[in-house]
Parts: sequence; C-alpha cells; structure tokens
Amino acid sequence: MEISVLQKERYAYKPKLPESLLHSVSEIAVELGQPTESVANQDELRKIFKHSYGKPIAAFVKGKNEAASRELKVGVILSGGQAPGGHNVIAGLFDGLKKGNANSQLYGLKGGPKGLIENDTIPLKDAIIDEYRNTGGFDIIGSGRDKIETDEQFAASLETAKKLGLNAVVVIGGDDSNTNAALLAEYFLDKGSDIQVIGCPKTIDGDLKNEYIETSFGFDTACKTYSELIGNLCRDTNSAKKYWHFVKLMGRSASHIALECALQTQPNICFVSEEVEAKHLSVEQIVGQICDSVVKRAERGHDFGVVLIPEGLVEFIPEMKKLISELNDAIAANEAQFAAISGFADQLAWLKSHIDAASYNILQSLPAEIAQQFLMDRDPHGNVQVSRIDTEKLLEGMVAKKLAELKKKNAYKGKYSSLTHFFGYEGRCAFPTNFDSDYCYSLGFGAFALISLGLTGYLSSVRNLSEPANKWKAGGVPLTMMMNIEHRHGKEKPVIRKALVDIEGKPFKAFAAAREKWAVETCFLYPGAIQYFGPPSVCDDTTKTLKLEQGK
Ligand code: FBP
Repeated sequence: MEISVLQKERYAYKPKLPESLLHSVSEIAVELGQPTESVANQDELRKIFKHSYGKPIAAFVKGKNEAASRELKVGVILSGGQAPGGHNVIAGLFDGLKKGNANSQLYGLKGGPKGLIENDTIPLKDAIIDEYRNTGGFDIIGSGRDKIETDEQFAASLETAKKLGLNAVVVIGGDDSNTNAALLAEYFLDKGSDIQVIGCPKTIDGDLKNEYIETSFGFDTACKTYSELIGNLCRDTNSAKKYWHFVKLMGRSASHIALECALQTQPNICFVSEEVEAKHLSVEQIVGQICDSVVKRAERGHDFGVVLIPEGLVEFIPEMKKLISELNDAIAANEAQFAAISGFADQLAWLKSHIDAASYNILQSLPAEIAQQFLMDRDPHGNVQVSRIDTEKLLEGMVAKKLAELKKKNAYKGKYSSLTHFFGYEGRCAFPTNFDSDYCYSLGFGAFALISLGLTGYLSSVRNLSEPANKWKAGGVPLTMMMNIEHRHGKEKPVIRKALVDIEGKPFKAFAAAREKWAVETCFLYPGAIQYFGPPSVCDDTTKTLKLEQGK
C-alpha cells in the first residue's frame, strides 16, 4: 500500500502518557472516591440504572493490580462522527491489553454499534494497529450512528459479546453513544452478565465535557484545521480587499468550535449560539449585527471581512428553535405518514395543520431550498441534521437584502460582495495533533486499566490537560454522573447532558471583551498549519479554550 511521507513519519511518533499510566500495568491501581449523583433527575435515573447508578470517581494511582495479567477479550466500537485520534484510542487500548497479557485479544466491532448487534467483527492484530497509529479517520473498523435501542438489539448485543467470549466492550463516542454505553452497562448487569462497558469521550464538537472530562478528543485537531483555513481566508480577503466571507463551522448544537476558531483567528464577527439564545436574539437582530460591521468597515474603506457562524445557530434563535422542536415532534409522531408525502409543497400543506401558525409562517417565509433542509431526515437520535441547513447562505442573502435597503436610504455607501463556506468534514479526519495523539492514546490505555481493574459503566478520563502530558491525571468517571432526562424524539429519555458554551466562562468572556474592536478594525490572526515536528511550544500546544478555562 502506498502511503504519504507524513503518514510514514507519524507511524514512528511515540504518544506521551500520564505518569500514572507509565508504571508497569501490575502497578496501576485505582483509588475510588465517594458515590456520585447525576447532574439532574436523580430519582428517575436511580430507577433506570438500578445496578450502575452513582458509582464513585476512579483515579489511577501507583499500587498493586493483581488482575493486570488476566487474559482478556475486548470488543471496541467507533461510534458517530469521525474525530481525529480515534485510531490512537484503539492503539492505546491494544497496547495496554498486550502489556497485561500477550494472549489478550482485541476485536473491532465494524461500522459502529451495529457491529455489536450483528456480530460483525475483525480481529485487531499488531500489523493492522501499526498501519493506523497516529493517523486520522475511523477507517480501521468504520463507524456508524446506529443506536442500541430496542430489547432485541440489547439482547443481540449481549449474545454477540457472549459468543465472542468478550470480557468488555469499549465504546468510543460522543454524548449519545456514551448514553448508549451507560444503558448497555446497565443491561449487562441486569442480565447477570459480568461483561464490562467502558466509554471514551469523542467528538470534534467539544460538547462532551465536565469537571472530569476537560475536552473530548478531536476538538483540538478539528479547531486547528478550521482555524488554519479561516486564517487563510482572512489573509486572502485582507489582500484582495473585496469579499465578505461567511463561514459556517461544524459543531452541531454547541458553539465551542466557532468560539475556539474565533479566539485563534480574530474574525470580524462570530456568533455564539448560546449567547443568541440567552439574549433572545431574532434573525433580524443577527442580520443587523453583521450589517452594522459591514457599514462601519465600509466607512473606513474596508469592504471585506469574515463572519463565523456556528452550525447549530438556527436551533438557538428562539423563533427557529420553536419551529425545529415542533417539526421534530410532528414528524416523530407521524413518521410513516410524513415519509409517504412526496414533494415540498405537499409537505408544507401537511405541516400547516400539524405545527403552530407562527412557526408555519416562518417556515414558509424561508427560501424554499433552505426550508426543505429543515424537513430532511432526522438522525437516529431524532435530531435535525444542522450540518445540512445552509445557515451561512440564509444569512448571506438576508445581509445582501438589508444592505440594499440601507443603500437606498443612503446609510451605506460601500461595495458588497460575498462568498460562503462550510468547514466541517474537512477537519474530522485530519492527522491528529500531538495533543490529540497523546490524549487519545492515554484514553485508550486508561480504558484498558479500567477494564483490568474490574470497573463497568465508566468513561475513561484524562485531566489537567493544559499541563505537559506527564502531569495529566488519568482515571474514570461514572457515566450516570453526567446524565439527566431530556425530551428527545417526542419522548422523555435518559441522556448525557451536552455541555454548551458557558457565556459566563473565561473563553467566552475573552472573546466578548475583544469583539467590538474586531468588528470594525482588521485584527486577523493567521495560525497557520498544524505542526507535527518541532518545538513543543508549537507542536504540543492545546486549544485556547482549554488554556483559558484552566487559567493559562
Ligand atoms: P458526533 O457528535 O457523533 O461526534 O458528530 C459530530 C458531527 O461532526 C457534528 O459536528 C455534525 O453536525 C455531525 O457530526 C454531522 O453528521 P454526519 O457525519 O452524519 O454527517
């Protein structure tokens, strides 16, 4: 197989581990804290997770682990959207298992959770693992968005795990996939099985985090990839001085990616959905903010700029949020009936009697191609697929219209020309940064340690991440601790709570303190490409979000 020069060089990279995982595996012991509570809905969750609710926080310490050399069979799943570093989680898990006992085996469950349901596996041996070390992508075993939901699917998962003789299943996924991991751990216990389930926090979106999960893996690499591209756009527009670039950035609901990219590149405008919701901003007000910047910059002779738009923005604009939630519920409650309607005009006619009149009027007022995007298939978790809604085009069109009106009133004298971009898939499979390579390898190795120590229903955790890797602290967080009950797909469900951008937090405040200046002046930063070889100050640096959060 032909490989790139960089891939060859990256094979040789040795990921760094926290000190607690550097001991011989028989010396990795665990210190357990106090029982924990879920973030909300404790009584309901205690009933749902009868066997696994409220376990203590686990921290690895130097000690004795008599069971470390036990021969183990483990299955691993990559679940949901790709995130740089997934291959290293698997490599860390594999190396841990082999250090424990050379006969231990790792099975890849192919194509996401359905690999477990359908017993579709691939044995992972040295040669395969070595081919994927420190590379991006999830192609080693593939990924998928299926859920283990029905009784039959849970039973089939247990059957596969038993057939393969698995001691544990490791689920590498985001909030929804780790919710599934928590349910699976509970199901296995309920059926009297000792098969353990461990999760690893993945998602470029950065929304799976709390005190113990400081960041999800992939966020660092994805943000640096997008920031390089945005910085390049900033420099291009500062050279040509003729375009306003509207850039939509992936991240589903939360705006962590947009905020991090704004801190790295200092664009003229960046919206943070969580602030839009808190301030009840309307679409008109959002368009007004962009026009204000365009007008003021034009007065300085600067007919160019860059606007960052988080992917999930539409879901946070109150009137749009109401529309989406009504659409989700109406479609979920009448799935088959809605699916049978062909053609946008007939869908609209059907919706007229199934959603509120105000929401219907908004839907109808949108350009048809955008309105249709609101009606596309929901994902398996019942969410609208925000990556498929062209918010950047919607805003670009509305800004052009408003500027034309201002021109007529002589309130705008500039020249306006715009371009739209969507940066999402470009960043999900990049070669992981040194940070993500190290972090992922540590998460995988930590997952092995949690298994060998007999724990189940935990998420592998590595903390203190703004320090050098040897100072990182590894352990496990009980999955039920992060859960609450939410309204999903028309029903109340136990789910891991998404961590949205905290508008009282340090990263947002740093952005808010600077943005008025950025809106009018040209303050662009050009972060350049990710560096894999060179001084640690350049190569091992992490995100501004993490550093600001940790007071660095
Ligand atoms: P995960 O939450 O599964 O990590 O996925 C993240 C994400 O990249 C979102 O940012 C985006 O909205 C979505 O996946 C796109 O989904 P798909 O890969 O199905 O197009």
